[in-house]
Amino acid sequence: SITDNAELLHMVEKCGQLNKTKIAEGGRKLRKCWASSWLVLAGNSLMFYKDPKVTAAWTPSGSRPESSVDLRGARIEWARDLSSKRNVFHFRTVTGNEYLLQSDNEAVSQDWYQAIKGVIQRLDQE
Ligand code: I3P
Repeated sequence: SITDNAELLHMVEKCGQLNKTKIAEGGRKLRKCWASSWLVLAGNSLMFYKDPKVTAAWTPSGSRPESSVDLRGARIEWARDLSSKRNVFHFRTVTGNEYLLQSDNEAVSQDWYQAIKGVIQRLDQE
């Protein structure tokens, strides 16, 4: 039914392309491997897709992202010392998964930083 389907949908706050590397998994350091990723910020989650497939205002949870992280309790900060690249920010989940996210376009990086930080702050206040 429409209602059932609606429950499988997340409102998309922002989507777009960023360079991404995961640098830790559950607190264990990983080797950097930068790659382009399609990000979808929706609800309490940040989802990473390989390709920019999901561009609609709504994304069905059936279109499985490569990975998805819960933003509740996450931390975000600019990371000038963690990469030779510019406009890099560091993102850490409560479970100890850490990512660096980057765009050569400063405004793009700034917009993503603010959007993710906004969701984290909203969740902190709940
Ligand atoms: C890494 C690769 C990364 C680089 C990283 C290198 O080498 O060049 O792009 O990170 O630097 O170690 P490899 O491909 O051999 O793993 P940045 O681009 O973010 O600087 P790092 O070890 O100083 O973090």
